[in-house]
Amino acid sequence: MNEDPLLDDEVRRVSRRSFLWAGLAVGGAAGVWQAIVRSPRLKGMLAPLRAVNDFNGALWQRLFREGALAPTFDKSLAGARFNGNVGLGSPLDPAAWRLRVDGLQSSDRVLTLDDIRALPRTEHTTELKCVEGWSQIVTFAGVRMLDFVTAYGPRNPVDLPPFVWMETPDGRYYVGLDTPSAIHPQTLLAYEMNGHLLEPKHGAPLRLAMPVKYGFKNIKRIGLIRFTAERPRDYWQEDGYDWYAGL
Ligand SMILES: Nc1nc2c(c(=O)[nH]1)N[C@H]1C(S)=C(S)[C@@H](COP(=O)(O)O)O[C@H]1N2
Ligand SMILES: [Mo]
Repeated sequence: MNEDPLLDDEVRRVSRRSFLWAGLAVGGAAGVWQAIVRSPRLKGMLAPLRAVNDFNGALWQRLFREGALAPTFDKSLAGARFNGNVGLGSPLDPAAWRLRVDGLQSSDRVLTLDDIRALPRTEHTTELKCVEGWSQIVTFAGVRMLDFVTAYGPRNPVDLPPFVWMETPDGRYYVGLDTPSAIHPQTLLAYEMNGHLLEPKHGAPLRLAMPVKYGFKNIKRIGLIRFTAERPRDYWQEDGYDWYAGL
């Protein structure tokens, strides 16, 4: 979550007496996020975060900076840069594309892009940061994962499994995510980029746009979303990068 070893120690110490952190660390993570993001705002900050911030100022401020929201930018700054085509090799037929959803309810689901587009649309302009050392401001629009699990997930979000796995339709690119990050309020299942439908090289018809993680977690051309109890594999983590890959 952060790279400061001293802060890490402090976090570990504080976590023993913190219901919030304990909630994030164990299975109740999703429920905690829901409680946080649905709460009223106090002084521009979500109320539970304000409470923990008052409780342990500097530390919590760093853990949940700005209510854990990544910075947003003016649309006029948005541009595009391309990187990574693993799993995008085959020609795309948008009409034939389906999203398989697994582990959210007792039976699996197969969704069309229209099913996704029927959910509330959210747009944001954020920075895509590649571990290779560049970043690009991009405007993405689509459906928040939070709205997606609200529509298709268990009645009680506390019942969400702790991890999420996503892969391309051909299975060649895949990412593993912790559920709190996967349902972070800025995590989008995006179908538009910079005001247009996604281009194939940027992940048409549906990609992940999550500014709280490095670019490599932002999987393009999602074919399967699976909620799971076990920490899933991750394409770039297998090549030596950090599994969590948070920013
Ligand atoms: N399917 C797939 N998704 C992927 C990749 C890839 O190789 N295949 N590369 C990742 C990496 S390393 C980055 S930085 C971003 C880049 O997204 P962009 O090409 O839209 O800028 O896509 C990510 N998603
Ligand atoms: Mo990347």
